[in-house]
Amino acid sequence: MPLSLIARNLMTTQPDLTLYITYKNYSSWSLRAWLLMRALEIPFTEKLLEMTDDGHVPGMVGISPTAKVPCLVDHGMGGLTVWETVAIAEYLDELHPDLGVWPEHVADRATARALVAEMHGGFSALRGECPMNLRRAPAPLAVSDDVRRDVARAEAIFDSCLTSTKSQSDGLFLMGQFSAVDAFYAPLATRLVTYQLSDHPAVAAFMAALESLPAWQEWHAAAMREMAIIAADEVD
Ligand SMILES: N[C@@H](CCC(=O)N[C@@H](CS)C(=O)NCC(=O)O)C(=O)O
Repeated sequence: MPLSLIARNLMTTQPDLTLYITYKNYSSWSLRAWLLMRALEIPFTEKLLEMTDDGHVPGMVGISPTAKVPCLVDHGMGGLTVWETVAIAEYLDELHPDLGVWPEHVADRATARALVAEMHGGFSALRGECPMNLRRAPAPLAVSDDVRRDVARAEAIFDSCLTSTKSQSDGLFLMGQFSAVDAFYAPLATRLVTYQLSDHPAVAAFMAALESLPAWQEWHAAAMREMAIIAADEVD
């Protein structure tokens, strides 16, 4: 651990973190960072800002250089701002190397990082055509061939992770114990359910693992209570 972090941790038992997010029903990137922190029991202050109909979060102007969420601010590091969800995960791992942001074994860590990078840069058809919308009653949606290809790739990932015995220690999650890779794939799994895009048992197994997490239950319940409607994310 860098000396500055050791010194800070000696002075305060916990870093003073604020996580900026937007609507829990719709914001898949907010979900990833929030779920990772809550499931790993990393203390933080949540600030949920409004999203406009055109998908912007005006309150983030001046807080994050991209004006996007999630954005993590570490007041214990002079207001250090960390934007981009992958960078947030890496920073949390630096702050708490013992909490399992990444899997314990080097091969699993490599796979987890590859899957997270694939999530971050890929699945554009599925993400574009099928917005995360936790309140939408599950019902099928006519989707493009590109979405079908994304679904097949997602199924292959869930299948290989959840049925592989050599790379998994005990646990229900993609790399055994919950880690960043589960947080990154959670919104994608909800889309498969919401739009009835897959009946693959590995998808159901991943959703069951997710639903067993108190952190997921907390996020989901809050999403159900939200009243805001983003018309662009309501697709039938
Ligand atoms: N690459 C970013 C994506 C973040 C992102 O697109 N967040 C959306 C909410 S889910 C957002 O803030 N949109 C506001 C905007 O585009 O102005 C990350 O990994 O954090």
